[in-house]
This record gives sequence, structure tokens and C-alpha cells, in this order.
Amino acid sequence: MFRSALAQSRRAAARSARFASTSAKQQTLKERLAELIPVELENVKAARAAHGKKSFGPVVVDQLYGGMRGLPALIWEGSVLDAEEGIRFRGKTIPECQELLPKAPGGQEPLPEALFWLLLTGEVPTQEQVTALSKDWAARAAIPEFVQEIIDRCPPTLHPMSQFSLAVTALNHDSAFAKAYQEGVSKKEYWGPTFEDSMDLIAKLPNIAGRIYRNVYGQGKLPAINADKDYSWNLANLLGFGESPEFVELMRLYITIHSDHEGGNVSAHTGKLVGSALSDPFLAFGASLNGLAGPLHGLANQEVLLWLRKMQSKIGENASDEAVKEYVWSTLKGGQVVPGYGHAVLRKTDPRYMAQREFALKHLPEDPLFKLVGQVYNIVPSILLEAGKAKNPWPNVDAHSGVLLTHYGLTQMQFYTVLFGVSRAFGVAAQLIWDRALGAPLERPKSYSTAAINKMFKDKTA
Ligand code: HAX
Repeated sequence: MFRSALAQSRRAAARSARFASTSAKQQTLKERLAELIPVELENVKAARAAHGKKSFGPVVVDQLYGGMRGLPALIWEGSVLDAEEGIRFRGKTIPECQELLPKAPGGQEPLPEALFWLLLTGEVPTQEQVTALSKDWAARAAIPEFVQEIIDRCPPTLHPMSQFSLAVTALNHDSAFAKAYQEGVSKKEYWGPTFEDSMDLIAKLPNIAGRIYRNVYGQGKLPAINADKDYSWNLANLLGFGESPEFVELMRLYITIHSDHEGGNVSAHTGKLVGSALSDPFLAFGASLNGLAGPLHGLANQEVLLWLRKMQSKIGENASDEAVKEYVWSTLKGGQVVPGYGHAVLRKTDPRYMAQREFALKHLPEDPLFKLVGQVYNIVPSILLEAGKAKNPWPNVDAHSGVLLTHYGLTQMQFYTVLFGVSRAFGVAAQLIWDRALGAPLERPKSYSTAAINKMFKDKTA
């Protein structure tokens, strides 16, 4: 039975690949997806028939107390994280994406539009398809007046991430999925309105982010979206950096590398979990943002800059290695973490850190803060190893991003996680669409009390 399902799915994939090569130029993302969904349904059926009863190995009680580290528990199609090698988006490393994905005219970094296409379909889009996606998102970018008012009424002292989460949650007012569900849409059709909501969500984020930035930091009126420009240019322009081609390039790289990091991290898993209750993509991603706003997750990019600034005010600029070492030890001895270092899965330097370091070496090699980040990179890992607790002493994505943003004049650290949030929507939205297409069920793992665990293992030796 498995063989025939597999053969059937291979035949369907070959048919669809033939179709893709002849009509790729004409196809929109939604049309291509509509072709891929039946193929993937067969793939999943075949994988479950072949492997459904196989064990991944034992679950030990420590995993229940230890934040479920390493527990195989989720299906996530867009990316897989290898502890040594780092992230691959649909099998492609960051350098491969930089090489293969379409770019803006004269640009060197991949367009996030292309990355979204890749995350959703596993295919590299054509330049025309990417341009069409930029235009589609520009056409969907406006945010309802009442959402503008919600943002405008927030006190500037409310953290930008809280404002971001409020605004995204409020977009649920116009959810195509919520409306279709109320009207009795069939399960088989869930993915269509989820796709529309996901496209709207991504498209509206630059206007939301730009409005929060201008409200909080007092930079005046928002410019209109330019439908002839790409997503990252529009985001940069809304923040006041449209005239800086290097900042626009940075946004393209930034969104691409922050988009997805498989499914178990807090923001990705939260979005998937909330979506599994058939909450629409706005509600699901609003929840993701609340998780991203934690200092052990996305807020670490703000914390890194605060930590570096505190270090500079304590030991001065151009401090010696000895002084930096002492400052790192004082952080650890104070019972705090060194922000931007360590990871729950990775055991090597994060390739997202390396991609940003390469960008800095190309565009801002003499920046004093970049030099400090390099100095810290040479010092922190050996101290974390000596301290002996962290399983991964190497830097993660957040150790570098703030320095790049600061260099171009985006110095408001509390805003940094909002940019991470704009990016993370790409990965979460892609998975929400696939979850609804493949009929992913409500998530409901089993929990136990300590008393129940003690009772279960009473009188047992293993
Ligand atoms: N500084 C100091 N101590 C650290 C540390 C760091 N950077 N990283 C880990 N440790 C400590 C942990 O706090 C833990 O201590 P306790 O036993 O006292 O609880 C111990 O080392 C073992 O932790 P671990 O198994 O190595 O790491 P976890 O999987 O538990 O946690 C974290 C992973 C990313 C949360 C952790 O490394 C950390 O707090 N790093 C600093 C914050 C940070 O940079 N977060 C961003 C991570 C990437 C991300 O999600 N970006 O959005």
C-alpha cells in the first residue's frame, strides 16, 4: 500500500514539475500552491504509511522538566535546523539562498519575497514571480483606520513589541479565514482563506512597524507604499531609510535570515499551536510576537545592544581584552546571561551571525561597535566554556543584528525585535498555510504532575 502511494505521489510530483517548467512564468504563488497541495497530501500519506509506527527513541523524564529539549514533537516544512551546520531553508543554506534567490536590480542580497516563495513551495521563483509578489504585497499593505488609531493611542512608553502584538491581533477583524469558518467552509478549503490572511498579514507589517516607529520616536508622517519597489525598500522607507541603498540591502538580508528557524522555537511553535485551534493567522501570529518579545528569544537583539552600551559606559571605548573579560565575568557572577550567546539547539556559531558579520566586513569594517562585537566574539566563548554551564558558548543571530542597525542610524534598541517580528511572520505564515492544507490537528500533548511521575516510577528501577 505504501509503495503504491509513493509511486502515485512520485507520478504526481513529476506531472507537477513538468507543468511548473512550462508555465512557471504565468503562475502566481497561490496557483502553484494549489498544484502542490494534492502532491504533498500524498507525500504525507506515504510517509505516515511507511514510518508512522516507528519510534524516535525514548522520552526521558528530564525532557518534561527541561523545556522539552530535543523532544521530536512537530512537523515543520519550511526549514530544518542542524545543531552543527545551522539552518537550511527547504534544504538550502544561507549562502545558497544568497546565491540562488532572485535579487533587486543592482542588489546582492536575496529578496525576502523569493524566500517566502521558497518556504512555501520548496522552489526558487523566477524574477517575474518575485516582482508580482512585491506588487501583490504592496496592494495589500494598507492597514484599517481603527488599527492605525490603536497604534496612535498607545503611549510611547509602551514597548514597541506590545504595540506590534496589539495591532496584529486587531487585524483579525478582517480575517478571511474567520469569516469563511463562520460561513461553514469545508476543511478541505481551509488553506485558501489562510493563504489570503497570511499574505495580508505579511503585506501589512511594514505599515504597522513604520507607524509604531514614527509614533514612538517622533519622526513624523508616514510615506505611502511604492508599488514599484520591493518589500524591503518599502519597509526601510517607512522607517525613514529609503534613501540608503545599503540599509535597504541590510533589510533584505535581515528579513531573509530571521524568517524561519524550524518549528520548535518559541515564536514559531506558538504560532503553530494557536493556529491549531483554528485561530486565524492574525491571532496566531499575534501570539508568536508575544513569545518573540521575551529576552531569551527575540528580545535578545535589544539586550545585546544594551549590554554592549553598559559595558562601554563601565570600561570605556577601546577597552583592553582584560577589561572586557572582567566585564563578561561580572555579568555571569551577577546571575545574568550573556545576551546573544548560546542556543537551545545550535552547537556552533550561528550561520545567521556569520552572514551578518560578512555584511559588516563588506560595508562597515571600521565601525567601532562592529569592532567591539568582534572583540567580544574572541572572548566570550572561552569564558562560557570555562564557566561550564552553557552547552553552546557560541554567538547566535542576536549578537550581531543591533550593531548593523545602529551603524545606519536606527539606534532605538527597543525597536529591534519589531524587525525580527516582521521577518518571523514569513516562516510562521508559510507553516500555517501548510498546516491548514494538510489538515494538521489540534495540538494537545500530555502533561504530568510531579506526584504522577513519582507514582508512575515507584518501585521501578529504570
Ligand atoms: N550566558 C550565561 N549563561 C548561559 C548562556 C549565556 N549566554 N547560555 C546558556 N547559559 C546557561 C543557562 O542559563 C543554563 O543555566 P542554569 O543551568 O543555571 O539554568 C545553562 O547554561 C544551560 O543552558 P543551555 O542548555 O546551554 O541553554 P538553554 O537551551 O537552556 O537556553 C538560551 C538557550 C538561548 C535561552 C540561552 O543560551 C541563553 O539564555 N542565551 C542568552 C539569551 C539569548 O541570546 N537568547 C537568544 C537565543 C536565540 C534566539 O532565539 N533568538 O531569537
